[in-house]
Amino acid sequence: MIQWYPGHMAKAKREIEKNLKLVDIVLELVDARIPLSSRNPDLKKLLKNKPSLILLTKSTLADPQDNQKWLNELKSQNENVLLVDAITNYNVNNIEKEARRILADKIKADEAKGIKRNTIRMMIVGIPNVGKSTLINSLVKRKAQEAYNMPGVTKAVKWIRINENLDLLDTPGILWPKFEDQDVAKKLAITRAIKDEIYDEQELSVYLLEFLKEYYPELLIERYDVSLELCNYEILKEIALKRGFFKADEIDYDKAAVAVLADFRNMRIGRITLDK
Ligand SMILES: Nc1nc2c(ncn2[C@@H]2O[C@H](COP(=O)(O)OP(=O)(O)OP(=O)(O)O)[C@@H](O)[C@H]2O)c(=O)[nH]1
Ligand SMILES: [Mg+2]
Repeated sequence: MIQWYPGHMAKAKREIEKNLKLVDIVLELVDARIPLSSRNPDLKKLLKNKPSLILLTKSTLADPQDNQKWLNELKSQNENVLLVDAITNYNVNNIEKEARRILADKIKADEAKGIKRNTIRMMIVGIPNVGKSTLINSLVKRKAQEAYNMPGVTKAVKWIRINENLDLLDTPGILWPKFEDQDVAKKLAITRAIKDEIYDEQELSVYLLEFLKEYYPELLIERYDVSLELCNYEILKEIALKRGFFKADEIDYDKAAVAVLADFRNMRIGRITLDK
């Protein structure tokens, strides 16, 4: 069973709740490769009626067809949503514009009461490693926050001034106390929202390989040249044999597992969406 809900996440959740009244809108970062599994089920209750904008991020890593499907699906649920990518800067310049459009009525109402409202304040929330700090750096066009490929980099909330009319609060990534659906937990681990020590890499890589066999067989063959007749650990074994991964004359399943997970995370297999 994969479970990961350390104390700092419970604390971060309280910080988010406490700071909510200071912001106009919440940006919910969702990993475009797992638009279902990366949405924190606790968030809806936490955010109450606060205006929100979903950003499907890392979209250049996800399957382009699924990007469109998820965009339409979320829109049909009356969510405000944008596809973005903080590395290629795709749509990053439209975030402020979209936030102001969502808040237009509120800003107008405030101005009618004589409250000047040029500045808006946004809070960025999401699971660990989804790219919150990277997006802020991309918005502010400098390295304001530490950001690297490991869950749990940001440890405390922090305000960053994006421009004279826009303030943004970075928050630590949060998960939820129990993964009822272990497929969700596995997808979170594959995309690296869960720290490495928590899961079994062999098991996780086999899960990924089986998924690829079902949804992306051509990419699986292209990358690893394995037979689709093989099942589960047989696929991992074949990859280890083809790559010559041995440890003391035995097949090194661990090394093959780590290689497969790294291939996925570095997009060496292709553009893949895990939530269908
Ligand atoms: N390709 C791609 N990679 C991204 C994108 N956004 C973030 N990353 C990468 O994802 C990793 C995590 O990014 P962070 O910005 O540290 O994530 P975070 O959400 O702040 O993580 P925590 O602070 O741990 O909660 C880094 O290696 C980034 O380079 C994106 O839009 N596209
Ligand atoms: Mg961060």
